[in-house]
Amino acid sequence: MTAITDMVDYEVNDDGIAVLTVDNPPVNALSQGVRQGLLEGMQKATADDDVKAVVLHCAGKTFIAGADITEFGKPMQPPSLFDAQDAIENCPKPVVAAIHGTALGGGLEVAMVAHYRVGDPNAKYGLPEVNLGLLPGAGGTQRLPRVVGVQKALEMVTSGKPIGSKEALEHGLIDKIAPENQLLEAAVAFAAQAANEGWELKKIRDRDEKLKEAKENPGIFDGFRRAIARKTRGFVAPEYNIQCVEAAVNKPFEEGLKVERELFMKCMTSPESAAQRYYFFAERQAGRVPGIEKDTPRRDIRTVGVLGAGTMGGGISMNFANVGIPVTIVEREQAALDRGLAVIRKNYERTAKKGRMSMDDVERCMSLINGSLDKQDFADCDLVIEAVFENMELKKTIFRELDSICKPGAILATNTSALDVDEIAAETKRPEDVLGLHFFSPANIMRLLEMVRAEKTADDVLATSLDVAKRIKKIAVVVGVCPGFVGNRMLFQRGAEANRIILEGVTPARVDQVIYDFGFPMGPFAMSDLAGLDIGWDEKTSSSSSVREILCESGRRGQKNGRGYYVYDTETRASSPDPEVEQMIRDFAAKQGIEQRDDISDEEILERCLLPMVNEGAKILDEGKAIRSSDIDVVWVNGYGWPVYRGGPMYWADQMGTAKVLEKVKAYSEKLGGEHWKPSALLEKLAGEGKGFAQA
Ligand code: 3H9
Repeated sequence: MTAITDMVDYEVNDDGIAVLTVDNPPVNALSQGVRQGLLEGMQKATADDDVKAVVLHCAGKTFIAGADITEFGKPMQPPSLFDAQDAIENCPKPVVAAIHGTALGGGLEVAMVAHYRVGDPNAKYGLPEVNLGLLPGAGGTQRLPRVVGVQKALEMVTSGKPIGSKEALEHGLIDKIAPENQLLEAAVAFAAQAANEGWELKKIRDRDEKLKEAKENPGIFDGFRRAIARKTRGFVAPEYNIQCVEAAVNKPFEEGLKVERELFMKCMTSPESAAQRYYFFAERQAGRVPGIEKDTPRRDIRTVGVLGAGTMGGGISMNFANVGIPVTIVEREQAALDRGLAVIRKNYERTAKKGRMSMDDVERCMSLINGSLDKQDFADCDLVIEAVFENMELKKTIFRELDSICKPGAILATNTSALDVDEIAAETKRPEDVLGLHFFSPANIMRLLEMVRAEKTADDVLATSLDVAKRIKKIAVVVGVCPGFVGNRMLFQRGAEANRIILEGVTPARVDQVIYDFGFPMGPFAMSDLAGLDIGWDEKTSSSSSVREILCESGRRGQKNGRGYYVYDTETRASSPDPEVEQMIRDFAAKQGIEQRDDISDEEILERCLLPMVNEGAKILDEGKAIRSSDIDVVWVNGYGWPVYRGGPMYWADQMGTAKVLEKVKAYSEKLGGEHWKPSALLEKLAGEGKGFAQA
């Protein structure tokens, strides 16, 4: 074996098949050394008369997973990926890509310049650039539709979702599926056969039979745009991806490449892509907790208990059943347990109906969920998650019980969304085994998990919980104990200010529209209606002290009874503003002596909703309740619908500049007063030092 560069090895076997092996852990990204190795390796194989064919292969767990994202934004070091691709595509001997793991982005684009592709049965193929606010910039948008057809290519480039080997073979993206664990042997044999039998050196760029249908039906593009419009609102990259595929259909290959190049650069320099690339690393960083290392001991989690079969308990249980971990759900009464289990089954069956799981899978998952009315059944569980409603006294009683029932070493978790986990843990004789696992609703779908590290939570409990989160495919963010933790604590501030704005004369619908236009799926009032206005409301103590109390007192419960801040169509659930509510708000404001203004701009609404969140985020960071500012962004993007193309609240603030943020916060503080407008000490410090939250 010869090293071409420190990232690419070269070896020729006795049959004259050269194997170029990329070895650039962790994901074999196309760093400079890989590009150079591919180029020089291909040149060497081309020049060597003893070489009959070439196999491109990768060491480690995956084929090339894309361009090296860490090189983006820096001057490109030659050779370019195009140079390496040209050497592959124009090689006068058959080149076969041997694909395992994930051939993504630039990786698939490299595979598509080979003359043939052989895939491992478990390999995945995709162009996920759109998730980074980009488009495939190495010919992917021009070659993919020529292989898989225009409709499929549009789906792949705008969703970023990869396909598996079976589908790739059906669409002609690969030529053969290798037997399990025999990829390299199969690819070498394939290459030898191609060389010995003098097969045609197929170049995808020369093919256009799969473009024909779209050529004859140009409406396909606008139809596709309409179909994905709701999902892609606010993003710029999906449209550019579509335009590239359009160019593949309407222009000669080289011209299409030029369009791709131009739009790639547009994406690359867009603020949306910068935010999405920042977010890619933020999400990966979130899993890292200082002091928790690979060698931190872990506990074995084989069985899980969930207390409460309501919406939260049911959703939480599904996460474990989905990955084969048996769950015991305990409820107080048979009727509630039956209801909970029926809802879980219905959810699974709905997924099966959509074709996302088989009925066998439904039964397999259901068989892992065991309902019970007896908490003693938690005795053998390795992890027990309490998911009853938010009441401190109730939770304390439950944790005393769990402490007496559960085996030593079991992890005891509360799903509280705001209560003091230290206080709950103190009820047990093993506070080191207690932590908060705050799932978001619907818990089987939402990816965020706020992992609340209480004062005494042991390192191995946290390390184990982080591993569990990975197993159930959640993005865990470790947070400290404080009211509402990171997400809800910041949400309270936005809510408080939004409520003040409506008392000054802006309608709830207008506040919601501004927040929606910023990129959130819905504004604060629509969200309250969806969650239910009566959550945490008590009829006995209600004293008309807020708009929400007044709405609840007048029988408005939100979407569930068709009346909240809005009125809802019983059939379509479409909302419309309600003049009666607007009058109620005005009456309440008058009672409070709050002056109505008609000069509140959309900009003021936006700033007043978002800046208190940033200020609170700064306080959270200053108090050490979040490890880093990007963790706060991960919470908001994953748990509350902050548009990922704006990076998250702390990233958004950093783009504005902490000095500017401080200036605005101070101005609002003087004008409006209130604790949430008092500038955080950290914000003042960073602004003074000319630093952003990312450098805090
Ligand atoms: C592109 O290709 C543009 C071209 O079209 C145009 C060129 C001209 N670069 O996710 P993980 C790191 S755009 C650098 O935890 P997994 C990652 O940060 C690219 N680093 O593992 C992490 O580092 P650390 C298109 C990368 O097994 C480590 O690898 N491709 C890259 O759960 C492990 O990552 C994509 O968008 C990269 N491209 O998942 C694919 N990728 O350990 C992006 C990963 O220090 N990548 N890292 O935190 C992925 O989707 C997943 O990483 C993958 C593995 C599925 C590959």
